[in-house]
Amino acid sequence: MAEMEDYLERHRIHDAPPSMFYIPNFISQEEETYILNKIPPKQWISLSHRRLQSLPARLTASNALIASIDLPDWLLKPAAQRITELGIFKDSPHGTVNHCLINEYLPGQGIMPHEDGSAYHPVVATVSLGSSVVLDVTEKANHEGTVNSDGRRSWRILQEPRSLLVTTGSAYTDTLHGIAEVKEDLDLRPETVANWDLLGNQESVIERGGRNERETRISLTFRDVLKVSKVGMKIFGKAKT
Ligand SMILES: O=C(O)CCC(=O)C(=O)O
Repeated sequence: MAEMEDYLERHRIHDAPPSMFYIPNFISQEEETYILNKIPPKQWISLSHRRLQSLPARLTASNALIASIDLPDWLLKPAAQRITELGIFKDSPHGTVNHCLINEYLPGQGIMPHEDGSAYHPVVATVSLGSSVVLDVTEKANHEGTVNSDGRRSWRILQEPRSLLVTTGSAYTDTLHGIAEVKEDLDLRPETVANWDLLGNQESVIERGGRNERETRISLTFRDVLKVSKVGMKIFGKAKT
């Protein structure tokens, strides 16, 4: 366990709100291809600026997960299992992840700045597939605790394909995150990218003059939904709520 804590600590993004961790090459190219091929082609929900799948099911109006089925095997192994082994969900109600939102972004698509809210235990683990993208993280409030758009600090996190980004603590509760609707991310360099030192392939960013031309990106955001319906728990004999 101490070994895993050390491993995670080595991946802490120091120039970001506490606590965010970035692990490049969290999955292999073969594992990335395997997952991409398993994503059900007919279950996408089209939104105006991206498309989305919610597995194993969408949350109910009261933010509960109807646990009649578990996450599919292709999400459990290797991704969810490896995430659980990091110990980042050890204090969550179910001790592991039980839900995954899959987002697909074409070049030029993104997601408005938002927070993930109270339906989930405050830890999110994001696996990126297919393309790099910049995630913009912005403080919700200034140091005095009042919202002030001019005084808020922000950070840019470059998420490479096959990487894992973990967001916990005040990074989860006190910031908004979003992805700009652009076809390329510009001005990527050590001074502008919070996780620069942790990148798996700095050279390719440098070779491209600090530009990331976006391709189709799919993100898997794993979370522990706090409320799981009793019906589902009865079927599977789970003891925890
Ligand atoms: O695609 C991403 O990396 C971000 C997704 C996101 O913000 C969300 O699912 O709430």
